[in-house]
Amino acid sequence: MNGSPLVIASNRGPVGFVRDESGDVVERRGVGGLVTAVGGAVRGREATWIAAPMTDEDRARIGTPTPVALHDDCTVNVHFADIAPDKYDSYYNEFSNRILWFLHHHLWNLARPPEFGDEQRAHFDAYREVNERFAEILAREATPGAIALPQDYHLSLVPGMVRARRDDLRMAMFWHIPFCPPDQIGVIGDWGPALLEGMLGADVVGFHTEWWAANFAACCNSVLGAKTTEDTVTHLGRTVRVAAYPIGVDIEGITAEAARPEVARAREDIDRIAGDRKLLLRVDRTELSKNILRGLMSYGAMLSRRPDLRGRVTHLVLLTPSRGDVPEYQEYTRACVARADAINARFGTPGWKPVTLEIEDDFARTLAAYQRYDVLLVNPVYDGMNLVAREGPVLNQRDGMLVLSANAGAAAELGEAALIVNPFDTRDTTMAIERALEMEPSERAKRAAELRKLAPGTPPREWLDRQIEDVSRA
Ligand code: GDG
Repeated sequence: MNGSPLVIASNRGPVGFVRDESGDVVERRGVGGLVTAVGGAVRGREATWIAAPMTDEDRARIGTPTPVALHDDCTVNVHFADIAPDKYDSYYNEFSNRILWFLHHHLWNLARPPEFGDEQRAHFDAYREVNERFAEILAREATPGAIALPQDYHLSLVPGMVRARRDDLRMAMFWHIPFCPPDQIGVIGDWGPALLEGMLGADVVGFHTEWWAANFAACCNSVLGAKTTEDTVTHLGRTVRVAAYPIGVDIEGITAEAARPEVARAREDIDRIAGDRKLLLRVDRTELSKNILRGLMSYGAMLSRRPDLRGRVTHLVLLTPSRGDVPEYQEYTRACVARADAINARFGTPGWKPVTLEIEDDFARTLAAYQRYDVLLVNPVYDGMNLVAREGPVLNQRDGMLVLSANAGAAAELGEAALIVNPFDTRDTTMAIERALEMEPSERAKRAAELRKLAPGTPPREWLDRQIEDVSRA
């Protein structure tokens, strides 16, 4: 094992436990980018991972740490925090996802939502309580010399709470999503200073891009009156390093996954769906910030203005179910399905289905589709990094093009090779998809080679090492 022991805390753990059809308890890979990122980063290290329980089988393990072999050289001890389901709903669905996620991805139409009344104050109380649970376990489990790694917006208060209990611990918080600018943070009133001060309990606060790091520092300055430099924030006598640590792809992990027989089987099916047509692919959670609806609108607009492309392209939309308990997500997912149906009804023919939209958790299918696409559409409204934009080019076998939102963190590194779009401009997106589908082979090959070079980025292991080095210096 290398280096100091790590204690990671994140809402979702690296795996969850479920019973399969035969009644056996099995591990299931956690959904979402955080698990991909941090799971890949712990190779070769000793780690404890504190997470919220999601299933009955997870809950059955509360109080009994479970060893999970994440890689050949890494077994993590997973601790599920004791969080009652109703508290979890309030902390996760209501405060984290309906308030913080919306704030940082600019998802509110401020003329109506949000409304902050007694109900939302109770959600903040639940958020604080759950953060307290994580902080208690972290402070208890971290051996002297360990490095604490609280992750993401669900746990903003944890660094401050751990600092109050264990001033000896070195701590790097990583924030996986965008951070809003100062003119937005005021929307959440007094919660703003509480959350910022909580994060400043860490020694290092990391983001995927300079853009989000600068927004955070500017919020600390305008809300807390903190002093800032290019890479520090000083508040109440403590100086915290605030910097960009862009993550890349766990090449070893994803290549091994892609070599599994399930992927080869899924590939046959994807080949059947695509046939000899061009494949336009999107891979996302059922997530408002991913801008799935405008993506479908742009594709529909392309079929409308370019009858000659009808029947020559297929759009595969692979969505992993996410946040199904949140009303805005239910409504948005319904709208996406309805839009796909409308495109099929308007343009479909007996031999051609313009859009295939699937909502399921099937990682093998995602990997198979990465290999086969001709154009990958990644057009989020805002996105911390977006790993799909990196994983696609790593596995693609057809000189596929990437249409990428200017507001995805990934654009900072892939911008030269991808076709960059304004995610709010459906006309711009339509034209970029068209251009990507019809690009001359020579330009396509050149850009694809550039994408293959840039997409891997900093390996997760190195991404974490950089934070650990900086936290050790702090
Ligand atoms: C957050 C931030 C940031 C795909 N299909 C399935 C599946 N996937 C994997 C992908 C990819 C991950 O899910 C999605 O990662 P993203 O980065 O694109 O997006 P978020 O989930 O929003 O991630 C994001 C990231 O954290 C890391 O810091 O990049 O900005 O929003 O790895 O391959 N996973 C499973 N089943 C599937 O069917 N389990």
